[in-house]
Amino acid sequence: MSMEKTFIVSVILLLSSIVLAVPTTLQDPNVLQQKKTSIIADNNLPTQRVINLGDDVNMVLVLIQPGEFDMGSPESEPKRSDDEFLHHVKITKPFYMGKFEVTQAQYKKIIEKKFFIGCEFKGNSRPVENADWHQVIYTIRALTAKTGLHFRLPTEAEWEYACRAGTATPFYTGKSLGSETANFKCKKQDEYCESSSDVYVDQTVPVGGYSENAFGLCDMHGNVWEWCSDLYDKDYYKTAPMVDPKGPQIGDGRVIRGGAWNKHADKCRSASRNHRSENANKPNIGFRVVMDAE
Ligand SMILES: [Ca+2]
Repeated sequence: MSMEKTFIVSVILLLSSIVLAVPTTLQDPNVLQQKKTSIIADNNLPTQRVINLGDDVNMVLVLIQPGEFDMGSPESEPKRSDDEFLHHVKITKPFYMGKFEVTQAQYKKIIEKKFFIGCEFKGNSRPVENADWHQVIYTIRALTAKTGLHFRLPTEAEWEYACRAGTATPFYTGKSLGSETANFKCKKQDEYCESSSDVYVDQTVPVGGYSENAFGLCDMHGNVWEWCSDLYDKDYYKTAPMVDPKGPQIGDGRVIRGGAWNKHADKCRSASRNHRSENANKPNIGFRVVMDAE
């Protein structure tokens, strides 16, 4: 080999080693998405599970593959809060997540009639609301007992990972949210809202009325807030484990995510964190289940 060819080969090898040495924390979301997609081939899990709760009432769950992402928001994101500390997180295990918020039809199949809670906005296809965190945990345990499958609430990190679905923008729809893409309080002067007028329905709507995200999940922005399993601590992610964080040992109530029908767009952002007392039962808080895949 000539000296010239040897030099060219050496340069190529050097450049290759530099590319391979780039740490994941410096990768952009598109690369993370590609990496996640490559993991899908590592298992043969069905991409969707449909659980029959009886009388043709089904619960659809979509497979969320493990991966890495940047949780939180950059300081340049308008209307962010200090608790959205930007940090890298690795989700190591696949899981199934409800494609939709849990509906009232599903709830009636899971819970004995004497334990029914009263929802503010009644309708079989509408999400359950008015259930406090303890009632939600009770319902999920009943669902586990009924099906023999292990259901639980998502951790806050799993929720944001699933909501982002590979995106790094304020919403999985991009830099803004429109009344055609989610149920929230869309105000014309809101910098995040794609509307020339105030457009909102001021109540819950049947689940699945808007486009799903890249993971196949609906209504992660708006409709009802969604309870997570984590206790809330505004500073938790400054020192939290990077791998599968599960929330602090003590905190101020439980985490809720995703905004709701009566909230402005900034509260619906993928990174926006909020919390309520475990005893809070509100017509704008519901939940979505997770089922362990392994
Ligand atoms: Ca929601």
